[in-house]
Amino acid sequence: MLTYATAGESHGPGLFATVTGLPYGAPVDLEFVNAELLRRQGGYGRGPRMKMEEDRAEIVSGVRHGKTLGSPVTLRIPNRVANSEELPPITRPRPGHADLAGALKYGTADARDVAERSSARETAARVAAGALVHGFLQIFGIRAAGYVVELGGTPSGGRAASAAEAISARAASDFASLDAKVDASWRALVDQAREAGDTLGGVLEVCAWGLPPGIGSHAGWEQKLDGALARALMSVQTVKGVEVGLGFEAARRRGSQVHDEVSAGLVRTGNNAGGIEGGMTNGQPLVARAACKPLSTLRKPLRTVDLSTGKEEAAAFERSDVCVVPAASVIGEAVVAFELGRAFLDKFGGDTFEETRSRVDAYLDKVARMARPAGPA
Ligand code: EPS
Repeated sequence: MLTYATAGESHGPGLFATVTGLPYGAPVDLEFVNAELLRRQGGYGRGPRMKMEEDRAEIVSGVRHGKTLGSPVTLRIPNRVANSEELPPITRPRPGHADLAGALKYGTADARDVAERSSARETAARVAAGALVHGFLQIFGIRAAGYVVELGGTPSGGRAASAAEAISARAASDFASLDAKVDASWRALVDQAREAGDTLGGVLEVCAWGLPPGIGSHAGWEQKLDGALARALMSVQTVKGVEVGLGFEAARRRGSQVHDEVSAGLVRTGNNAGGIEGGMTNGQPLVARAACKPLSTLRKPLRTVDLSTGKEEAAAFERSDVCVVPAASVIGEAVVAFELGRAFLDKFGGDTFEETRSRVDAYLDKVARMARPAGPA
């Protein structure tokens, strides 16, 4: 099974990801991984730390001559700011952050021990792992794109009919939206929040094209692809809600206004299901959204209690970002790609890349035969 683990602290020596379960002989696209890491550092509203770091992944295991060895692949992203031993304690937990719950859990008045790991800096390792697997999926014509669809309560327009369209549209926006016309109003919102010492959230969407039907499974709850995607997205720092396809809107409509009819050739009339039916891909683009709360580190801090004195105080602030939703769209894309890769390899398997490829080809032939409109009897 394809799995990964991350390790590393925000101000420790670096972030690490170990990916297990890629077949032998798969080409590795490290340039793509590093391009995604660079995108994660950007977007309007990012804070000072991103100017100090230059996130680049190095491969330290599992690859030779640019191809996987079938053994675990480890990626290392060194931290430039690696001063965790010198940092003062955090005794004034930030409401909304992991600080207080973690300090209570560990029985410490120093939430730094918690914040070092709960920090969204960990997502650099998730982007590296996700992009590694995304590179693998792209060889099979599967491409996901993450972008921002709402910021500070203001939605953007813009749709994309293909991954290429989405990727070129978002590249033209400082917020990774599909419609750069929204940038000016979003910039004003971020600037107002910054001046007020506040932060802003928003909604990201990930769409994946080129997925064959039947990835994931209806047969067991833990194999359902929508369940895996929800877990992966919800586990990203800042995410408080996840939807697939119409999502919560489906609950407000009648069945006839929700379900995508099937016509000859197995063509669908719409994609309200967001590409997933019964926990499996149905051959339509996969569409998932995640709601990101505003960051909990505020320059104008909220009220809290100092765990070392028991007195009410202002919450801790060192530096922070005003808005990370564009970065979160990169992270969303990466974690979705990883789950798609896992479900893809669960279905097709193979010890070697060539075995995987021949199984995929045979399956696609079968699906194409079934989709052919019935001829005369
Ligand atoms: C982040 C690094 C962090 C923050 C941010 C994300 O750097 P530092 O804590 O040194 O300023 O910029 O972390 C948070 C939003 C958080 O709540 O911890 C990164 O690499 O993305």
